[in-house]
Amino acid sequence: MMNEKLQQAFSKQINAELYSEYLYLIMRDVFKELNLEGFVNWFDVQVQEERAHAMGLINYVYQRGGCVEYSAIDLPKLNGRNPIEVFEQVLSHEQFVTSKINELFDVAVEVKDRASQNFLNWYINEQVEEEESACNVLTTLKLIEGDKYALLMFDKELSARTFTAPVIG
Ligand code: OFO
Repeated sequence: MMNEKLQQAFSKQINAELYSEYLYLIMRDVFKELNLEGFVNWFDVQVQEERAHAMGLINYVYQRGGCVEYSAIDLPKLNGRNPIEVFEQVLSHEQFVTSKINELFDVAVEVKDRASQNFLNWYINEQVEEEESACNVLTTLKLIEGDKYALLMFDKELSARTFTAPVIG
């Protein structure tokens, strides 16, 4: 049975993952309007990943005999809509999510739930990839800033990204 405090912390993280899904769906629209289908694909994959992250947490809570407390998902607001500005927000959002996963892990340590600590290691490692992936796109966007041809080439490159359902835990 899962400790009540830890259960609540898991529920908060589930909300954060669903918020991420919502955020990336909104960011996807920015690139849809620009007709940059490779970026749209990048966000399609990201949306699926966030749903998988949320489902992984939900399934785990139930596996441990707990239950999830759902709450309203805030409407994400974008500060800036050009590609660089959007990816700056992706990176800072992922850094924020990393800090939330770390906080959740700290609660698992506090209540001495070793199974949850073990489970959450997957999310800690995943956040390294999430930050790296956002950072890579941002770095390239800054490199090619102002070069429309290079942007189109990069867009083509991003269309190759595919979603593979992660094996969580
Ligand atoms: Fe769920 O990792 Fe991104 O937010």
